[in-house]
Amino acid sequence: MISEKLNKAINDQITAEMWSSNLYLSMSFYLAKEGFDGFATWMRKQSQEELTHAYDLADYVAKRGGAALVGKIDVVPQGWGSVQEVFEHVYKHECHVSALIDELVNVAAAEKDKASQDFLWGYVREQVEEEATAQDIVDKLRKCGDGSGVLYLNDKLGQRK
Ligand code: OFO
Repeated sequence: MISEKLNKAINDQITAEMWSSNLYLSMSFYLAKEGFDGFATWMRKQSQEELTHAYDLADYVAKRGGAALVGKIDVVPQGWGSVQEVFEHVYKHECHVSALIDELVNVAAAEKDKASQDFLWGYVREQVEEEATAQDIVDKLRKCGDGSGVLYLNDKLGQRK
């Protein structure tokens, strides 16, 4: 059975994942409005992925005899100055989420809950990938400058499955 303290910490993370989902959806709307359909598609998929993280956390809590709850989801930003600014924000946000997940592992460790630590390590590893992906896109956008490479990248990211 999951402890009350860890249950609450995971519920906070469920809310955080849903906030992330809204953030990326908002970015997707902005990118579509600016005419970058490919980037918008990529971002919408990322928004969906964040929701699956929330669902998986909720399923885990339920499986361990806890109670999954959805907290208040604050409003997300709605405007950015450029595609590059959007992806720099994604990278910064993913680093922030990594810190949240690290803290969750610390809570699980303090509660001496080995199964939860094991479960949460999956999120730690996924964050490494998500940070690297965002960093890679930021690096590529920097190389493109205002050139046509941005349109190539837009097409390429739009192929995300
Ligand atoms: Fe939910 O995985 Fe990154 O943020």
